[in-house]
Order: sequence, then structure tokens, then C-alpha cells
Amino acid sequence: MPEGRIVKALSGFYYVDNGEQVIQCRARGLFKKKDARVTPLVGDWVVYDTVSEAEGYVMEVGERTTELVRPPVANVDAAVLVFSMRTPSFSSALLDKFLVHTETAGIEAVIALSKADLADQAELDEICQKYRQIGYRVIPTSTQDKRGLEEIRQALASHIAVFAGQSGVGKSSLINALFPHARLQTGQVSHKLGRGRHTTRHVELIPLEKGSYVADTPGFSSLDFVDLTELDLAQAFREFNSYADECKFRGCLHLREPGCAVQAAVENELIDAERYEHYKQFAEELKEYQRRNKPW
Ligand SMILES: Nc1nc2c(ncn2[C@@H]2O[C@H](COP(=O)(O)OP(=O)(O)OP(=O)(O)O)[C@@H](O)[C@H]2O)c(=O)[nH]1
Ligand SMILES: [Mg+2]
Ligand SMILES: [Zn+2]
Repeated sequence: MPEGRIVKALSGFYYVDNGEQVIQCRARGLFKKKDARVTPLVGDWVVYDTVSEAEGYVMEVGERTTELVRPPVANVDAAVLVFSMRTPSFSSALLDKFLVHTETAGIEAVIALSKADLADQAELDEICQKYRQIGYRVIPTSTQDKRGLEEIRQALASHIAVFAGQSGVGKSSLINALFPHARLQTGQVSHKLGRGRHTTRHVELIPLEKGSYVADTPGFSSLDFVDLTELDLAQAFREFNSYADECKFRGCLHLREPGCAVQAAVENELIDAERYEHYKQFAEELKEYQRRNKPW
């Protein structure tokens, strides 16, 4: 049976690109029989059966190298986290949350500070420095003065990359500026609310050259911690890891444990205090999530 990659999922259809054409497929109920959790995702390699030249059924979903729940996409190896400096305003809490998801999914994150034309240089420098110190690539971008575009393009070369971030931060605009053939629809930000209008409604992979793709995705504003342990969360803060070996207790969660080297590093300003605050906040949220979802 033929194979291909799902490039779009919309209204119960999966659009499978076999390298020559895109076949519109439905999924057979077989996923329920085999493994209830496997729902085909954009980015999945699938085996399909044809019923006509351009229609078929997805029969089997291949092993995934990576998987993100929000936005729902499989097999991407890089994520451009788009965070605007204005409209909507920059949220370090949401960025830190998204970094937890990319770290635990094993996806390389590039931080794009979009709408940089609307920000002061001092503001940009501060955010850049904070996240570069931890080891992330941070690129201020603007579709107005075109800064950062070449750098993003280079970062994406030979990758399958997903663009993720809140509604209205400029994900689709950035992709259009990088790759004019994408011709994605963009929308105005509501002036009253300072929020986007959810212009992009579905995840779509856009082919670039030589097997690389970018995925545009709908904006989101909240993220849950699904399938995460407390230790996963602690390890997702990558700057903690070099200190964690020195903690008195193995499996230390760096919360209230005595002899904790991470807490000491925060006190000595070796670890950013705001990042640590977010960690504590997320640990609380995770506990709350687990309490609500206990099986009994
Ligand atoms: N000043 C400025 N405005 C920008 C920039 N990039 C995007 N915008 C504006 O931001 C608004 C939202 O852009 P979109 O690209 O639709 O945002 P999105 O992230 O795709 O939003 P959703 O599809 O709703 O998730 C539009 O009015 C754009 O013109 C930029 O670099 N500078
Ligand atoms: Mg969009
Ligand atoms: Zn510790």
C-alpha cells in the first residue's frame, strides 16, 4: 500500500502528500481497535489505501520521532516559539511554559521575538540576554524592517519546524515574510482586547525545499501539562540540571528540600529568579492537574 505524510487535517479529512500529489483521506475506525490513543496528526507518516485517484483511507500511522499536543503535530524537529513584544504583549510565563513542552518533547526551540519594530532596544536586549544565557537561540524579528528573517531562515534549513505561539503574535505573517509562496491568511489584532482573532484555524505543513517543511498553527493561550511527571518538569528547566547533581537528595524537586543546590543557585543569582518562580508555579499547576485527574 502507498505511503505519505499528512500535511493537513481538517473536518475529519487527512490530506496525505505522497511526494507527487495530495490524497484526501478519511481514517478508518481501525485506530480504535489497535491503540485508542493514536489519532493521526499532521506530520505523521501513514500508510493509506486508495479508493479513487485522489481519495483514500489512512490505514496505519508510523512511529513518531516527536509529538506535541498543543499545537497537535508529529515528527517536527524544531519549534519556532513566536512571542510578540506588543499586541499581544510579551509573556515570559507563557514562554517558559512552552519551553517545558519543547524540552520534554525533545524538540529544539528557537525563540522569535516578533514585532521587534514596536519595542525598545533595551527591552529586546534584556529578554535576549536572559534566554541566551540559558542556551536558547533568540532572534528578534520584524516583518516591517525585516530584521531576523535571514537568521530564522538559516535556523530552519533542513528541518521540519512548527511555528507556535498566541493568536495575533504574527506566526502566519512571519512565515509569509520568510517564504512568500506560503501566502497564508493573516488577521488584525483586536485593539480593544489586545488579542488576536484566531485567524489560522488548522495546522498545515508547507513544503520548502529539499524535504524541509514549516507548520503554521492556530494560536493558543493556555497549555496543560499532560503526561508529565514532577521530575520531567524540573528537568525541563535546563539551567537547573548542572546544579541538580549537587542536591543532597536524589530526585530533588528543588522546592522545599534541604541541601538543594538549585535553590542555593537562585539565592546566589546564578539562576534567574523569575524562571524559578515560574517553575514553582508550574509545579503547583501540575499537582493540581494530577489531583483532578486521579483515576479514583
Ligand atoms: N508591527 C508589526 N506588526 C506585525 C508584525 N508581524 C505581524 N504583525 C501584525 O500582527 C497581526 C497578526 O498577525 P498574524 O500573522 O495573523 O498572527 P498569527 O500569529 O498568525 O495569529 P493566529 O493565526 O490568530 O494565531 C497582523 O495585523 C500583522 O500585520 C511585525 O513584525 N511588526
Ligand atoms: Mg495565523
Ligand atoms: Zn534540588
